[in-house]
Amino acid sequence: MTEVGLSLGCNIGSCVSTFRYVITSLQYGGKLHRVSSLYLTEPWGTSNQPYYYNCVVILRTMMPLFPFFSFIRELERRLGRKTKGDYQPRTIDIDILFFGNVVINSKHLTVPHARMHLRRFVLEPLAEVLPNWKHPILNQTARDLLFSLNGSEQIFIVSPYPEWIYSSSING
Ligand code: PH2
Ligand code: MG
Ligand code: MG
Repeated sequence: MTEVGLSLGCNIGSCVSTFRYVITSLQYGGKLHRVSSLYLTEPWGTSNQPYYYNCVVILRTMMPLFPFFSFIRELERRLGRKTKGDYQPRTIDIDILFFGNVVINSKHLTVPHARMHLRRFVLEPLAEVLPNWKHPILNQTARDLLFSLNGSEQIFIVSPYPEWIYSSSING
């Protein structure tokens, strides 16, 4: 059983419905362990596009890394992800933050995610659900990485977990 950390991002369309659909579908690939609150975040690495909805999901899976990666890609494709550019607006982005303690740097996949330790929109929700998770290369916990960030991107909790999953009045 491998513990997998995923970051979900969306800034086009009905992001909350999209996230709910993703979280439901992820259960075909493993067992849900944690879901973070729902965050609204300033675009990182680019401006001139809408703020993002972001959250973090922790899953426990029996799948090997690459089949799991294909499963995620397929889920993105089904949700109508078309944009390819890294910093373009998107209907859904599902990034593998970590996969157990696997360290891999291949053409299409780098794990742990190469920029996760620089991003408040990743570290804030990750530190919420797994504050003591330890980065297998940097050897620092999610909480430590969050505290040592120096950027000042805006980030707000829109709705705490589990409210945003179940409440029909949250429609981001
Ligand atoms: N994703 C990116 C680039 N910038 N900024 C925020 N706030 N949230 C994201 O999910 C995000 C981003 C590339 O995947
Ligand atoms: Mg991404
Ligand atoms: Mg991605």
